[in-house]
Amino acid sequence: MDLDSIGSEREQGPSWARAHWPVVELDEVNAGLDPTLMTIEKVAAAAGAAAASEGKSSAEIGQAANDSICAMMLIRTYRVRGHLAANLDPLGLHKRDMPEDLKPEYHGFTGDALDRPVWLGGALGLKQASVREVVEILRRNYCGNVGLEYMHINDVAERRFLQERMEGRDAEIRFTPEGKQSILQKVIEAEQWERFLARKYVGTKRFGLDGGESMIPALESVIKYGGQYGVREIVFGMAHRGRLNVLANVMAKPYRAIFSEFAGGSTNPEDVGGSGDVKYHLGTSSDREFDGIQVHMSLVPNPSHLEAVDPVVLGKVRALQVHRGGSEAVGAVLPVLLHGDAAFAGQGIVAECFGFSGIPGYGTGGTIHYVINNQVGFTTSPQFARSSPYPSDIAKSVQAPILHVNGDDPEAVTFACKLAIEYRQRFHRDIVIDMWCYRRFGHNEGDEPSFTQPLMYAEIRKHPPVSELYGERLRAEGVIDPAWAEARAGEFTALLENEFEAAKSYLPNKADWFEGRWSGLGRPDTPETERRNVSTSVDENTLREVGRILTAIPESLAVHKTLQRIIEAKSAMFVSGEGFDWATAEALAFGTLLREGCGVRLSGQDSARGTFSQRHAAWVDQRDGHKYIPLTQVPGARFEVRDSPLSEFGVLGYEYGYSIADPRTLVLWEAQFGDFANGAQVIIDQFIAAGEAKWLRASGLVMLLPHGYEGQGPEHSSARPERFLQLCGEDNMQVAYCTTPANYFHLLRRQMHRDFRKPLVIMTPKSLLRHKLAVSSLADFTGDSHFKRLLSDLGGPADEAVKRLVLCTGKLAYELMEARDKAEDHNTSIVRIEQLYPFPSEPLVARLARMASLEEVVWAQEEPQNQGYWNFLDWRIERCLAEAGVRPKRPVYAGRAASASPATGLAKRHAAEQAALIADALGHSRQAPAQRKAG
Ligand SMILES: Cc1ncc(C[n+]2csc(CCOP(=O)(O)OP(=O)(O)O)c2C)c(N)n1
Repeated sequence: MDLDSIGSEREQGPSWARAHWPVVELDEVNAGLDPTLMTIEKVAAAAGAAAASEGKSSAEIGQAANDSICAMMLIRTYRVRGHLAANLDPLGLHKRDMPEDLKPEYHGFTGDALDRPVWLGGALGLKQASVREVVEILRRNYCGNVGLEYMHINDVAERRFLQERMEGRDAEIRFTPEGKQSILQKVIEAEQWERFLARKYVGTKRFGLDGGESMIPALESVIKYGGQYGVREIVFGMAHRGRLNVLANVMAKPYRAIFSEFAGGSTNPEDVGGSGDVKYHLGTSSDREFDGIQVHMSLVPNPSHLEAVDPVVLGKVRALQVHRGGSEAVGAVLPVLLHGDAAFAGQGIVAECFGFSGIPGYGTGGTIHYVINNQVGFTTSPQFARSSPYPSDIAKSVQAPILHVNGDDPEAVTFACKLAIEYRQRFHRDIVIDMWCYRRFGHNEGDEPSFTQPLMYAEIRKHPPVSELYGERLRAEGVIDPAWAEARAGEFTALLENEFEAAKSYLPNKADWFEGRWSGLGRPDTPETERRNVSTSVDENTLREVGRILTAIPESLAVHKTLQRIIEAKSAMFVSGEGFDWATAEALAFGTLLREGCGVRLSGQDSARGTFSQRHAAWVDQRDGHKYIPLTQVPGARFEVRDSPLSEFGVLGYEYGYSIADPRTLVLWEAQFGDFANGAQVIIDQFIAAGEAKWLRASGLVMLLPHGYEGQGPEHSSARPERFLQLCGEDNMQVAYCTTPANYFHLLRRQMHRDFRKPLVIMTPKSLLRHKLAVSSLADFTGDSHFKRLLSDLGGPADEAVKRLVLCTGKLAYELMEARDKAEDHNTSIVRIEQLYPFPSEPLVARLARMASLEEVVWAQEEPQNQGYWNFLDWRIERCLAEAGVRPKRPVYAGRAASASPATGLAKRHAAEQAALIADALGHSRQAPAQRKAG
């Protein structure tokens, strides 16, 4: 399957109906294959005809017709509700009565009726059978150690596929003796691994898998069978529980490497300047081979924040699929997410990620979700952790099938995984395995569980380990001899002892973070304070060529008449070489990068048109609604602009994931308004700001955050720049607020042209999008033009004449200049800080040093004093003043008073505040109301 097929039916036009799941047509073919889909009349007629052909009386024919109809109801009921009677809880604490409608009496079969042959017409693979036998088969199929929920799926082909795997007289979970032995072997290794760690590192947290060991052979089967079905790469995301086990026994991370990390030694972040992370958050990658097929696997590092890694995994998978391209791309790269039951049910990001699964630009052809359902979250029992019957119910929102399975039966769990990978590879949709198990110890090994779960833990203490139960079963089946399991456990422990010794002299390999697609990139070799510009200008012909693409309307396209005018205005910019606005500069940055072979992926709510109707990256035909995306016309372009689902947490995580997998694509996430980014705070704090330091994973992600005080009220004014600045340290990311289209152009291009990647947060304009002064000319993109961290005044005094220097950033600069000019003030200069972090102290000092007449330096901002830039810049500016040796020793603050809310909702008050802070900044008023109030 190629990537463009995902959700392609939704791309076909504006039809509302097409944006929904297809209506199921119960056609003759389906009904013919499955009599439970037939009408009552048809079942009656077919059953009656069968009875008649056997020479039955008319009363018997009537009875046969009735029996068959009731049998069909019975079969359907098992398909829908059989899972309610499945044997899922290894502890037996979760008591579930057999639902009445799963009993034959409910459907009218009692006494002799149970043994009458009933026409089934191929249902359950049977022509006819007694109801007693039907029920016996259905209980085996649907109420054993696997319970399947799938009748909520619309697609008949999917349902039939699952039925074929689950149903029938002979349907049973079957493994060869060798297969059973290798399942047991993996269970033993999983168990011994935890025991070994417990013995060697007493009191150290490991968040063991104890009680859920069946997961290890089951994941093994995902890799093995995945390989057979075309999977070549698996990206795993998971939380703490069982992570060390997965690292060692699934990802094949060398045991000695893990021991060495336990010993506190050799996590390699320190070797290359990172700060490192605890071992149960670290990622790894490896190759494993089954039956001659090699599968590359990576486990994405994650923070403590449960489920936050999910969208990151999906974004990474998408990037890998795009990179592969072709018809095999989706099948070749598989996301696998492992979840805890409490987190899966509780964290909303899970729902956001399910939401991506069928959307063009975000779908990844199905994720395998594996819930380690140990029936407790830290100390909280399920009845307090969710309102839904199962932790997995959220998956029904996308009609994903759900396999509930008893974790004490490793064969059942492995079967569920085998089925899951086959389903994913065939239908390219999400599927869930909900493995019911238990947590043998506390939340971590030092945590006492009986304070809160005395009954559960009394049961757990009596409960034999999985290896013992399964070992006994295999002995009874004659698959292993009595000493087999003990011998395997002994061998494995001996191996671990050797590895433990080897760990003492283990030296980790060099960090792998700039390999593969990252080769040629590295960490910056200059301090953050330096200019670090690379050439980002383009020649005029190139610019004009991209301009032609941006202004050529295909004849076949009927564009909106206002858009036509916008495009004409754009053409005029290229004719005059003047007046290039923000949107055009951005499109030129994208277009020129595309020409140079970079990819560009822009994702955000309504990003194609742009929140402020400024971008128009997609032109929509006014007659049939089809889209035309001009930048895709750049030869060889890898350009995507995606209107994202209405999510911030999920989408930002997704784009971050994309960016860590593809440094050659400019990945941009745009917030509708900048403040909505706080819905994605976990991604910002845990991944974007700290990911490189913790996990040695660089990212060139760009965040576009519309920002600016324009009287729109508390929620549409501030992108909270202070939050980002507070996170800045150790050269971890960049924060910018540009005031000219050309500077924005160079900033975006610089992001791809430097030999290192750092996240870039840009406060983007709203009113500046159309401001008459916020324009650039052709020469600002060409020749020796480049990104400028500081921008000088427009028409201010020469440096030597400056008495008052007003430093600011963003759109306020234009308001200050306008007011200054209006007041005919010839001693005040307004200098814009275009890049806030890394702070451009060196050009600022150089500038200040030239201002021999300087008397006062002001920092002006529109944001309240406790917000914006003041707290970040105050001491930095002070240091620059000292270094430059100018008279003023401290900058003075001019701006709004400290405030709980970012902005007033009252237009008049906004205007008064804005006027006051501008007058204050320029020294045109003695009154500085904002400053007075700020304690
Ligand atoms: C977002 C978030 N909130 C709270 C926590 C603290 N916490 C860590 S583990 C845990 C319980 C998780 O339960 P479950 O998802 O069932 O996984 P289990 O530990 O049982 O395997 C909690 C509340 C966290 N890590 N992340």
